[in-house]
Amino acid sequence: MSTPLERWVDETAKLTKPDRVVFCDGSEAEYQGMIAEMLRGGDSYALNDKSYANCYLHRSNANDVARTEHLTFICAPTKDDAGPTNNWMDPEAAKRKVGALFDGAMRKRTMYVVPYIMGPVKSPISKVGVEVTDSAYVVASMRIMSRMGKAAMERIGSSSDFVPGLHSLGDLDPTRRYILHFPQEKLIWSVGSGYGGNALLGKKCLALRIASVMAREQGWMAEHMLILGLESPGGKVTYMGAAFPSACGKTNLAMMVSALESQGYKVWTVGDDIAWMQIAPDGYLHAINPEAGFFGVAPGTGMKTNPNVMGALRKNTLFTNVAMTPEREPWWEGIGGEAPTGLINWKGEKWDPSKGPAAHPNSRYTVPARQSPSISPKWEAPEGVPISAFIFGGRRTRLAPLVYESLDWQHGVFVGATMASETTAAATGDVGITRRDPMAMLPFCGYNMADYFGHWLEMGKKIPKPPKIFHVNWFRKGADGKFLWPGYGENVRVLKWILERVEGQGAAQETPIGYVPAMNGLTLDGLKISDEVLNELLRVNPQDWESEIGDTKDFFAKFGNRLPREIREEHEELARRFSRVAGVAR
Ligand code: SAT
Ligand code: MN
Repeated sequence: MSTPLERWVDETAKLTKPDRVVFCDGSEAEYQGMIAEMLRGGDSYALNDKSYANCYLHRSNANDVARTEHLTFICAPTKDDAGPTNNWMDPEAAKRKVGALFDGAMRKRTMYVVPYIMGPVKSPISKVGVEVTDSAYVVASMRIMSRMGKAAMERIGSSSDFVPGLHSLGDLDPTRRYILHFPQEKLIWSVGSGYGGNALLGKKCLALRIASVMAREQGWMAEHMLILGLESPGGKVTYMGAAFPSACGKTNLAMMVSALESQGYKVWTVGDDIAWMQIAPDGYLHAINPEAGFFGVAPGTGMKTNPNVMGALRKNTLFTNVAMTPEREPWWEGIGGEAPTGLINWKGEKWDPSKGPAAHPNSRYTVPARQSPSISPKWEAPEGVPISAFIFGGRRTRLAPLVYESLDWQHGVFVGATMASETTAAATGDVGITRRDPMAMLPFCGYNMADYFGHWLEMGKKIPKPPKIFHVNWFRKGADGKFLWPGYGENVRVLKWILERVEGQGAAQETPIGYVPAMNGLTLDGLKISDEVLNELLRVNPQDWESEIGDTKDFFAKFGNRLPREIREEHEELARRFSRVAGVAR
């Protein structure tokens, strides 16, 4: 008798017609085999084994360097189930259309069967997936990013309790590239891309799009959040989850070397991208990091911005689309120092500075999480860590103050729902355009976002000790176009205020958008910042907010009657609070 896994693998092999099928066990020998296969393929290179032991550079196809949101679909029964912020395809039509692309797609190739666990091996919050792929790079990456192989196989046994994901490089033609999610079946199909979130199916496809659907069905939360622990002088650690869009500094924040370390404030990393959270017997929402590695943006990463990761990257790391020095070391803009001569750019050509950056702006490192010196002793705790604060944030040149606290859970959900950020190179498309990105889940919510807001509101009623909800903006600029806040390790000053607010302290002033630190509320010793700049950082400008309120109204209108009443009411209430302030001023 065959198992559900064997049956699915057989079915898949019949469709894709590989030369051979290999079940992966996750061993080191197998990993080295994948690397050898990549090196033979001609798109991967061994890096300097003295300074970067067991590290490799992979170059993806130049047309395949970021997630492609316009080619990503939620194949729910109706368009309305996917909602106005997702692309939708009818499930049957999708299977027909994209099934044709899978037909024979693995001819002359090996089909790797990759069983993997998202989350600590023994955690009840973890989930199992199986990715079938014809890419050795994907297998090697999955081994870093998940608990892959034997442990997953054991957990599946003869059950059907796994999320199947079918992946093929296809012919890498963007006109034949599709990333499909079938939320009813809990199935993933991806063809035509070998890059990051398009191809490592455990990450955005399973851990966010499919998991968000499961979370709603089962009463938990799957969020695009880093998880960090802030240790305070007594040694107590308070955990926070923070949602920022891709390439807005989640990894750097999660791995920060605190500027207040000498005062006893230290940051511990639990996760840098995704949080799965369940209500625990202690009344807190407990979070696990479903991933085992970091798939971080390389450019801008250096000793100043993220020394912890710079140390971690020195071994067992896969680099994708970075540049390479003549010493065969990886290089990217922002790594520190001058560009060495003889640099080879991310496409494998001699670098010509007049023709753009040496490393692709969305080039990445894939590194085991345990290699970070900042990794929390609790990062694999099966029961997860209790979350005391949620932090929402994005890139906002204007508008949002450095930090503010929402008035209560419902208002906090509204704050998350009204998040917006300037777009980055993490997805193909224009960069620097402000777009609404609720809870940083716009590209990752597997169902109608109006229902997702509803799920957040429901969770608030069920969590006995809900996290307090905050919003931060490290990216506010002054009239001179310069960032007002130094960011990076100094962000701990903001985390400290958040911690104090969680503990019922921290000086604050009430504004129409929530509580903003009082002028003396933040710990600023050792930092050179003028009162003028601080004022500007914390300012709530009614004119800017007026246009913001108009913008969010248009955005919410997309959801029609499906938008929860509470969100509409919060919106009206915010407008009223601003008009009251204006009334007082007049
Ligand atoms: O390419 S990924 O989707 O994995 C990274 C990101 O955009 O956050
Ligand atoms: Mn992300």
